Amino acid sequence: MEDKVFCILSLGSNMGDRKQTLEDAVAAIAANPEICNLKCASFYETEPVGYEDQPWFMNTCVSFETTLEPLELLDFTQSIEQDFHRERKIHWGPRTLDIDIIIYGDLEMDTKRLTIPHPRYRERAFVLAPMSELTEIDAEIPEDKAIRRIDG
Ligand code: A4P
Ligand code: MG
Repeated sequence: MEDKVFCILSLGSNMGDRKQTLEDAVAAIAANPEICNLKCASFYETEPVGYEDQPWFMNTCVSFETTLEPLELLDFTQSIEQDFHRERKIHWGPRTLDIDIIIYGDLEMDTKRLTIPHPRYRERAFVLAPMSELTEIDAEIPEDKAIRRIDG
């Protein structure tokens, strides 16, 4: 038996039907046979961080256990992004779907393709608020940007 590793992903969308995109992406992640015990946090409407002249995002996080290696997980999440025909014209700009790997067990790595934990998550309420529903977080949720939890 391979060891399973506990992971958190952050998902965000600010183009098209954001809620449907997030729901479909979560379903696609849950359908991977190497992923189990998936839990999804509430959805949040969030003010854009970084490049600010763009629509508000919808964000959530998922947690799960996986036998995928870190780069296999990145290949998988990037293939889901591609399925949503994500266009990335502006760095930190509008996108139909962005999936970031926030934590992968207690792994720390910093390579050209992958940095884990995600280097900016502790500064981002749009990651920390949904993440705090799934696991203990090691940072205060910043209040510099508006976020609004969506019920139901
Ligand atoms: N990469 C390195 N580490 C990781 C990781 N831990 N997870 C590499 C995922 N990818 C990682 O990312 C570029 C490259 O980062 C990938 O090819 C991968 O090899 P990208 O997602 O293709 O490009 P990006 O999203 O434009 O850049 P980046 O740096 O991921 O931006 P962020 O930090 O994800 O910020 N405001 C709100 N309210 N909500 C949001 O969701 N998102 C962003 C994007 C900005 N502002 C936002 C939101
Ligand atoms: Mg990203």
